[in-house]
Amino acid sequence: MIIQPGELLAQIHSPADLRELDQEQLLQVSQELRQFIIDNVSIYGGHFGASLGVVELTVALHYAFNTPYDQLVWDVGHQAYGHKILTGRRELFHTNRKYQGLSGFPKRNESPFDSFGVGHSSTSISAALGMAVASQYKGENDRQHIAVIGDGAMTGGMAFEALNHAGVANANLLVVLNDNCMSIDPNVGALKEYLTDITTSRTYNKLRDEIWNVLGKISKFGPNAQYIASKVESAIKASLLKQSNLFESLKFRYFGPVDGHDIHHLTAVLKDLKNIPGPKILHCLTVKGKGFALAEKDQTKWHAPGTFDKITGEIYRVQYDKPQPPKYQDVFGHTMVELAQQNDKIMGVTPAMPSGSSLNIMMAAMPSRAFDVGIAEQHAVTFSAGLATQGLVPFCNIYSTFMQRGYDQVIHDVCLQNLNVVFCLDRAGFAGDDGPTHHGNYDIAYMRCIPNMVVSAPMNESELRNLMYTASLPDQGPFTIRYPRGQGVMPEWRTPLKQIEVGTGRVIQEGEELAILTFGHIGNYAVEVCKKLKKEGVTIGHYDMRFAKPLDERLLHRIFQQYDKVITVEDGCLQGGFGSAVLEFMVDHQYQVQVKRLGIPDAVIEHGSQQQLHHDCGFDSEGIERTVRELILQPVKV
Ligand SMILES: Cc1ncc(C[n+]2csc(CCOP(=O)(O)OP(=O)(O)O)c2C)c(N)n1
Repeated sequence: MIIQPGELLAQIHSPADLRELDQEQLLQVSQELRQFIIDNVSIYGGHFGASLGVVELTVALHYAFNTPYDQLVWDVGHQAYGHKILTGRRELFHTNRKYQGLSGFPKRNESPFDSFGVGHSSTSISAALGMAVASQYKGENDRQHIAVIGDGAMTGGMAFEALNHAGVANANLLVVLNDNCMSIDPNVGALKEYLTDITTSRTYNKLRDEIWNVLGKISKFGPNAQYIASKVESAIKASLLKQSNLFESLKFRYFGPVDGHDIHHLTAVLKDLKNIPGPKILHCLTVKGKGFALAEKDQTKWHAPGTFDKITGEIYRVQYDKPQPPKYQDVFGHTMVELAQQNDKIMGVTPAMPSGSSLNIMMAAMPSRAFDVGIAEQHAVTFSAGLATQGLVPFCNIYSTFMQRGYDQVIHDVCLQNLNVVFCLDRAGFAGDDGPTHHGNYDIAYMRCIPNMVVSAPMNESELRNLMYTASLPDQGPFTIRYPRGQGVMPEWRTPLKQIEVGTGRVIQEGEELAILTFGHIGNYAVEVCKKLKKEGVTIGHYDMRFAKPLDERLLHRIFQQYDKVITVEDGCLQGGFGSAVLEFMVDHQYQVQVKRLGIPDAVIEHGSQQQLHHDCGFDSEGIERTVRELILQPVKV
């Protein structure tokens, strides 16, 4: 079903069309754009509240600036639906996040208006500053560079690093701080409180517009007057805000806060800011979910609600007639509470993903022992390391893809000191519709090469619980447990907690023709294949290896002596992953067996359902079965 745009939106095929309109028409454009987003997301799914919150900002930015010559960088990019719709992708928008359709995030090869590929947070200021310095170097002094960053993304270390650099780079950079007090969950930390203080300073807010007007006039008297005016302005801001303004201390000129839903004022302010050189920040106040009452009320639920009835607000859920297996993340969340009740050393840490990781279950049950530290993966890792030095056992839950941010900390702060930090890597393997920026493809390879690190993956809920229990026992050292997005396989998942001997696999079934070695949840595909082939009288061995490091060498010796053909299966990159570990074992012990590795190839895998992508990469049940048949038919090469 193709959604029809409103009258004005229908005429906008690019921001150049938008800029032809009168400023008075922008209100209607905003209303139509908001409606178009609601209509589409309700039917096709995707991120919701964030894009609704920046509708006016999106229209104003494209109206005031000469995009794409002026470069607009969206931080994270989950709020850029309005941007996509205004920049020539309206007619394709129903394919957003669908297999082979538009990406859910800005992407350089999708449009010249997407100046920078995003997905992970807090990159926008660095990227826009790089562009601004490049323009300065090339003498393109009329070019504007704008980073739009949320208050959540502003808690990330990179954002501070970039502000620190930009303040002295003297390049033409505008940072638009989209402050809605929300990350996915409510935003946390001292910066959030600082922003609230500015926003609620009544005296400052009363005088703010007057300062702006006076400045506008003084600026006409030349650069020296402008310099003096800016000093006066800073002094007024500092005294009224009772402390020096954080951004001004970093040599940014701070403007705002402004109402991010007042399209006319916003457009006027942005046009004025074009004439102010150097680094500047515009503090915009917006409401996440603006214009859709339920999304304004429960902003976490409506961050990415799935499909829904736009009239009643009912979020559609598939109904099942029998109990379903839980999501792995919920098994993690409930098991954390269970473990922590038995062991007072256990703590929980998440960088800004309490509901995504289900650590919110522990945060509610034991608020003094579970922490949301903001979008700060590096800090989350080293903070956990600090807890571990004091004999506590932190479970640091980070999505596999975001763990990439904290890699040096894993090596330098945790592994070199052999600290007992448990890394629970959620969304390992394909993330699905979020696409390549969010796929957790690399963790097996990047964790496996670090000394002291254990790398494990459960094939079902019970195994996840047992691995978590094992990792919580004394002196385990750094311990990674990776598991995918979505459901496991055991509706009855509350099994008794049992210790697993580190570095031991499980025999799922013994066989004759060939052995399949799997790592993690995708082992369930192999179970299906084995069942099917058994009916044809073909018995193959299946081993759930559980650990990519240390490998179960005893089991591997037996397998390499017993079978001529081995298939390894993993939902991680083939380069350096689990299959590579098995090959290293084979070479090191001089076995000569035919090995076929199935996993993620050395390529950027676009978005699509997990099932679809497993299929494309040839390691769903169909792909495994095909490989088994090919290998069985092939004569053994020695
Ligand atoms: C490095 C990294 N960690 C975590 C996330 C997950 N994430 C996506 S959006 C988001 C919240 C962003 O909040 P904010 O920047 O305030 O934008 P809003 O959604 O409020 O508009 C988070 C934590 C991410 N994209 N990147």
